[in-house]
Amino acid sequence: MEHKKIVIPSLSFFQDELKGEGVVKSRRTLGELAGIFENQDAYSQLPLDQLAYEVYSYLPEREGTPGGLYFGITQLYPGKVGDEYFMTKGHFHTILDTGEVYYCLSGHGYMLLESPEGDWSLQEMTPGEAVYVPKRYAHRSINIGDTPLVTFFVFRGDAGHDYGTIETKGYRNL
Ligand code: PAN
Ligand code: ZN
Repeated sequence: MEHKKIVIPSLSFFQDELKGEGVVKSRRTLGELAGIFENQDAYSQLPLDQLAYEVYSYLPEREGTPGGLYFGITQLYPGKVGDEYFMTKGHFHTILDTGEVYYCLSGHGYMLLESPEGDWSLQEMTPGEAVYVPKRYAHRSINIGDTPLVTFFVFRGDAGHDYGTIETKGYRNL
């Protein structure tokens, strides 16, 4: 029987970016965050094409493949909409029983967690600290500093993302 040598890509974290073959970069502008900020007047005065965050993801398995891990880096830029700090859209995982690890590389912020039952927690994120997102909890990062909030994340690759629940119901307890 022939044994093939497997190819493990080399990946590097450099200057708050994840580099390497197979890394996918995505971005969200303020325009894509419609409805998450309280102050609609303040929101409407900001440019819709202003960058709010960028995500570098290494997705070694096809979406839905069991047993794999997805990981990467999010750079959430500093800024405010009225009195609210820039934040990520926030999501549950489609497979609700998915935990996720966040590790803060730089910046200062919070991770807002909420379960479908409405249990919630706000976890501070400072460089060197890790936040464990328990399974079943929606998660949203908030940058309260004046530099990018840079976090490493890892979660099961078949978890999927459910943005709709937060879009329609929001975070209910804050
Ligand atoms: C992260 C997030 C990333 C952007 O990779 O997807 O920080 O946040 P939104 O996905 O809420 O826009 C993660 O939690 N993945 O599961
Ligand atoms: Zn997640």
